[in-house]
Amino acid sequence: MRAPSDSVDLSNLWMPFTANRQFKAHPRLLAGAQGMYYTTADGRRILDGTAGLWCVNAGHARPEIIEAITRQASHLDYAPSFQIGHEDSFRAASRIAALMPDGLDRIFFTNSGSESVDTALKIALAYHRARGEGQRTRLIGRERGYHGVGFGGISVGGISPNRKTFSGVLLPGVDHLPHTHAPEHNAWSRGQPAWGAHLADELERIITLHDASTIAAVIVEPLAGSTGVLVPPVGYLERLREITARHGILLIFDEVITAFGRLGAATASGRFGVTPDMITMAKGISNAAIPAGAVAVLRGIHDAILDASGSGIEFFHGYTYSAHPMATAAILAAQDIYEREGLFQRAEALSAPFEEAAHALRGRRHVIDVRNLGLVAGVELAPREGAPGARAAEVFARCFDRGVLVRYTGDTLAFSPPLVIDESQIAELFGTVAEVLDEID
Ligand code: PXG
Ligand code: PLP
Repeated sequence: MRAPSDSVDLSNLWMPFTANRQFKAHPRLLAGAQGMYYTTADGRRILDGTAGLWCVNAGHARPEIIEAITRQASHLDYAPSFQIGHEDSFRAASRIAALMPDGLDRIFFTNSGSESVDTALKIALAYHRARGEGQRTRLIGRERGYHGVGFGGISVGGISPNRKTFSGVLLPGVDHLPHTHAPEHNAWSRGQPAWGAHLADELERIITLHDASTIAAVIVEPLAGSTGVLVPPVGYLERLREITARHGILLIFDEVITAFGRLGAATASGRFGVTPDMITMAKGISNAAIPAGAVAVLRGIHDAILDASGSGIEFFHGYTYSAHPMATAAILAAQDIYEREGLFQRAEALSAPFEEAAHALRGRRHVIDVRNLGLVAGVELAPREGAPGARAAEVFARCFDRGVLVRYTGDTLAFSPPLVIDESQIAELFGTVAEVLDEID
């Protein structure tokens, strides 16, 4: 790709989760976005196979969202979020509540998935304390889990490179369930793998070790995205629900990626028919046009915290930008589009051709597993000898040069296109990957 114009100095920006030195030697710059496509700084069109970072579910630059944000900016640019409200914040909360499973109708706004996770973990602790069980402080996450980058999120998270630098100061008393990836048992699964529900029983072992009376909450991604697309085995989430309920432990589903249509339903909870006590979300909530996130909380949890407090502030937590007017405008406009265009149903309808196209990569060179659900697919490649991740990185780079954006983590390619993708674009997405796989070592 052509170097950026001379007027752009790349040195000051410290880029997140990026190989900064490598990037700045070979920058990859986007300049525009419309519908299913990005435009690069040198004017090439790139098919967005990842909805940005799993977040632009309705496609890019939707005029209704732009208009809503613009209108809000000129009417109410900012409203303090503590002790003062604005109407759209309540409308947005009602709108989100209506999409959640029954009972999860109390909504706390944040600006990102990381903040949503930290908020949910704090609500869990506050809830137990409010009920006189303040000794329930232990949090259980899962290996390979991604829950953002706050100290709470990396503590319950299970991605080693995100944790190791900070290992001395992670939250105390955290334990982890085993992850569910076992290619010898569940490779090439279409939809939920049949094998693996018993891995949820590890929770019983952890509970026996620590005693249920010390455990506040279990947090998992219902479908793990970041780590390389791990679809929950049939019966697994149900078992986590049954065990946590039996022991008075809260269950948090981190739906930052899965909420708002990714799996062909408003939430993964709805898709799987398993209702947790809290759902964390972000990304697609606003179609990513403005940063936004939220936690949906079971009404009884909210009520317990309010009832236990005196007459003042009930929960000492919140963000300057909770329910920012621009964010609530974007949320309302994005939700209008999802509903009017039936995008969650569209994702469900497209999931069969999407699955076919993903699994057509089976048998291609380097491919050792394909797994998928809804409009998410992971294609795992055999790692190069002594260079883990290098093969997937090369596929990513070559696809980008050919005008297709995919993501990779380790040696797994991840696909999560906007829900407005059509069948010919699905064919182009996986077809480009197939060609690239044929030409690389
Ligand atoms: N929880 C989950 C399940 C996520 O997927 C977060 C929390 C954190 O959200 P924020 O908004 O703080 O980034 C996420 C974010 C990737 C990738 O490459 C995934 C995420 C973010 C960026 C890249 O898979 N997930
Ligand atoms: N740091 C300082 C010094 C602050 O005053 C604030 C908020 O008032 C924060 C951090 C937190 O910022 P935010 O509310 O945007 O998360």
